[in-house]
Amino acid sequence: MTWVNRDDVPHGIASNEGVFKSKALDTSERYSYTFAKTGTYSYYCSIHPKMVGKIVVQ
Ligand SMILES: [Cu+2]
Repeated sequence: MTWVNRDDVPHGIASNEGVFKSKALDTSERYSYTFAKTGTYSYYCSIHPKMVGKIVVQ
């Protein structure tokens, strides 16, 4: 999985369970993580914690 920050302010990717965590990503910066196991992985923005997402690995 690769996330790309397409916003004009920094954002970060942080797993709720601490499985993965990026540094703060500036505009156009990327963060990649390879999921080794199936499951549902919730995450939030480390800079704006109300921004949340979920990855389902099947
Ligand atoms: Cu953010």
